[in-house]
Amino acid sequence: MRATLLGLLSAALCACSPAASGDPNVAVDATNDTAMSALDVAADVAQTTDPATVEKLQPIPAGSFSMGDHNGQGGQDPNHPSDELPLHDVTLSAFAMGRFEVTNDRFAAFLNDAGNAGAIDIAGNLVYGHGDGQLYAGLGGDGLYSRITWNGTAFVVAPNRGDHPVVDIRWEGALAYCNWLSGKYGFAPLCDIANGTCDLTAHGFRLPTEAEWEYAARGGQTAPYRIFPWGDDVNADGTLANWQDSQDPFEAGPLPWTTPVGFYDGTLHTKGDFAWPGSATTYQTRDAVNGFGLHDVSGNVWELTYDWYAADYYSKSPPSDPPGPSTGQPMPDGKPYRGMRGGNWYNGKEFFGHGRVANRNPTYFRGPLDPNHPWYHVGFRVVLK
Ligand SMILES: [Ca+2]
Ligand SMILES: [Ca+2]
Repeated sequence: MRATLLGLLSAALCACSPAASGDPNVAVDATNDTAMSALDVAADVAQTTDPATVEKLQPIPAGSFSMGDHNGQGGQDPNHPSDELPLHDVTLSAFAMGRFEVTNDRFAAFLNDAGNAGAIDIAGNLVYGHGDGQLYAGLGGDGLYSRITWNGTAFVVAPNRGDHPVVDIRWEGALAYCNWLSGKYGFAPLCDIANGTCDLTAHGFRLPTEAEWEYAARGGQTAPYRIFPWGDDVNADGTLANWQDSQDPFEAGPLPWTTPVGFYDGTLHTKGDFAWPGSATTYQTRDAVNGFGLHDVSGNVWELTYDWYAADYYSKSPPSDPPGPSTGQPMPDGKPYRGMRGGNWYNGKEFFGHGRVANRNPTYFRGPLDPNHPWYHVGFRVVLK
């Protein structure tokens, strides 16, 4: 792999731009990559157009913030009383985060690599980890929602869906993807999938903790704290984010009604460029990229976090790099579940609550409780520490 090296120091410290400045013409020998720090690697790949290294990571600076619901918006859903209090100060080490949700193309690349390595098994329309039996992801087909299918030789993505976020994945599959990325960039895998743990201090790829997610999602807006990644605008015209009934031109045809990652960037899009199923020939978006340069933080797909979900964690969270609770509170089926963030294309409009930066949600409500809507609104983005 030959990668471009950006202005490492400036890029690693820059909290300001989706297009961090740097000299893309300065190259380094890939053999040196393993000696680079995680943030160096993040800067290295942040702007590359090499399709083999399209992680497009955004350095997020170390800092502190007050985590939780600053706007009195939590708890409006009577079935979901506020789990976003008390406000509590959190300090985070620097990390880097994917500017975009992981796409079908990227997840299919992982599946093909894993398949070639004998690391996964296919049973029906499901993909499992080889040897550990962990369910990683669902595949597509009649009546199914993934847009990745197995054609007997390879995992392939449906036409015009490559740049949409992957859905119908499970937490364990997201961890397997992160371990795959760590290997690609010369890091030891951080996550023990069978045990459900990741090393949160070592360098490599993993899911964000809830604290990392919220800190990154706020994009540096802390004076005052805002409701959404872009501010307090409630997205009434739908042009800031893909929410339920937001009237984007992808709300037609078979589910899921995801939008291509990075769609809400302020540009006028055309049907000719995206082949969307709606009849509109153009669609004008507003720029919803947050202050750190992250896209689709609100809406499109739920983003899995590393943390177990526990409603009372904010009263117990340690102040520095909180790792989440040691286990989750039992959901109505008696089992613990992981947390997810950011809302999605399918539901949550009635309280415009799911897409708030402070909103928390256990995956229980999107899987076992809702078997007719299995995981077709759940995806993830990666963190590199
Ligand atoms: Ca929508
Ligand atoms: Ca999202």
